[in-house]
Amino acid sequence: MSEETAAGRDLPRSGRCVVFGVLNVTPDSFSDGGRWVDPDAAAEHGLAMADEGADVVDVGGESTRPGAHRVDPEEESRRVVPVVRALAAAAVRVSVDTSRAAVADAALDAGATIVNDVSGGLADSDMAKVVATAGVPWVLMHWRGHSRDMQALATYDDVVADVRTELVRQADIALAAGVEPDRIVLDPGLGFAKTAEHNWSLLARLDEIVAVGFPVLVGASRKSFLGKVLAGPDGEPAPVDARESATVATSVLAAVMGAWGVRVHAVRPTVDALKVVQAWSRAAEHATAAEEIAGPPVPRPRGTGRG
Ligand code: PMM
Repeated sequence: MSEETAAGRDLPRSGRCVVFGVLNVTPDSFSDGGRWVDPDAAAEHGLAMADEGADVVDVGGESTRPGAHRVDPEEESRRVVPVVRALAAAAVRVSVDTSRAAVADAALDAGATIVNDVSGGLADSDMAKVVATAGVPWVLMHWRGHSRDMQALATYDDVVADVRTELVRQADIALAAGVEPDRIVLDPGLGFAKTAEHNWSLLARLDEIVAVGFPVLVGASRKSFLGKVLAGPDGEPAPVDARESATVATSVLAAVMGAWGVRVHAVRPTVDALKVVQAWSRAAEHATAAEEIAGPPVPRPRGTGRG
């Protein structure tokens, strides 16, 4: 493998929290469903997200909205492969959002260099082999079952402890299959077999997932728990296209809590906000370093100051 290819298979690092831009080539995803079914329009949108600062464009061909029915694997590959190929040819870093080994394999052949698997390896026992052989990063999302009936599985003793335990189990399966530890990313799977309260607990205690030691990706963008927080006096959740500021706030707080990456539909606002987080934490590090060199501030006797 050339050095360039090997580097392309490392986890992206950007100096700030990494941004995955969502590109769903589906007729029915909850936010962008139907917008990018034409492969040329999809590729153009992917390029635009990369221009806006997306570190990765995440191409998916199957909706995972609660209640969604599955598409067959041939159709899923038919949707994603041309878009992955066009973006990879333009040197855009691409992940494929799939829980099927055959689709991942086809997308990797077409130039994807990350597998984003919402089932965290549980839906298709061949996935670990495909990922291990390709040597690419693998996002393992917390998952309990397919979208059609996942909300019935939203029962936990302590959602954060349970998700953490189940993610560690998923990571152990990946490691046992030969996936390198530095290729694993964990994702708490907001909205997947989770109520709004579960999502908030996972975000508020994200540090407990980060403490497992793998990079953590958070996908909160425009999800219904954000719509609920923004509900008007009539209790109606805010519509999908009115959840952008809430998404940006969530990305910022996730980054501050130690997330390695966030997955969002609107790239520019989140990238801008994460640059602020980066500048802020750099300044805080400089201040701490300066204090360490100079020692603690010496209190001045009263009356000797100028003010
Ligand atoms: N959410 C969706 C799809 N894929 N992948 C990861 N890793 N994490 C997520 O939270 C996640 C995902 C939900 O659907 P969308 O593509 O319409 O946002």
